[in-house]
Amino acid sequence: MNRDRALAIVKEHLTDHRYIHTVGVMNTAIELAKLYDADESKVELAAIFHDYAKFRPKEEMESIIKSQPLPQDLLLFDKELWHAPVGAYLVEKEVGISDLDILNAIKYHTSGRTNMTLLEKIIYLADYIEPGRNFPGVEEVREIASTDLDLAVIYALRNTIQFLLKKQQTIYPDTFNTYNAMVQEYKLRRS
Ligand code: DGI
Ligand code: FE
Ligand code: FE
Repeated sequence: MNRDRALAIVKEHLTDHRYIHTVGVMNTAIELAKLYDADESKVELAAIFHDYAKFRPKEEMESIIKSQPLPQDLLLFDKELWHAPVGAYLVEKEVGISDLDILNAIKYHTSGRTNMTLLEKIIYLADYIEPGRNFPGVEEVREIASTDLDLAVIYALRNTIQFLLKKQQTIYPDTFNTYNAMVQEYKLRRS
């Protein structure tokens, strides 16, 4: 599927603000793909569709999680986590994208997972650093992203966890597990 068609499809499902975010993620993800030698066409499609399910009714997302082979503990954690796995399911079912690399990048874009692929890391990070984001510390992550993809993902995960703790929110186990695994791998590679 080409970019214009993909963008036209996703636009129907998003607010203007979220569509602008999506274009930002797409452009940032393509820059990262060039920098770290990833498949640009997969990166482009994963970025365009990463928030496809963001505005689905919570009841619909809940019933998809219940009826699919997805982790049921998602239902015990923040509803904000649901649009990622539900998005992967709906992008396959409604848009017809069957490439597992693309679907997994969508599925894990909010929590991450241990052993993320290059494509998954790029989408996770692009979502965090696209030009429309202004989280505290995002500029530092943008700088690190130009030289060290893994360290940038670690910083993004750490900032997200800190932000959630400050807001008295629970942390989904995958979010913690991703952070721990990436820090351990990073230290091992440096020692
Ligand atoms: O969909 P976006 O806003 O572009 O970004 P996202 O999919 O990365 O994250 C959506 C929200 O999910 C964001 O407010 C942070 C939150 N989030 C990410 N990991 C966790 C989480 N919320 C909780 N409660 N627990 C998590 O582990
Ligand atoms: Fe998202
Ligand atoms: Fe997003």
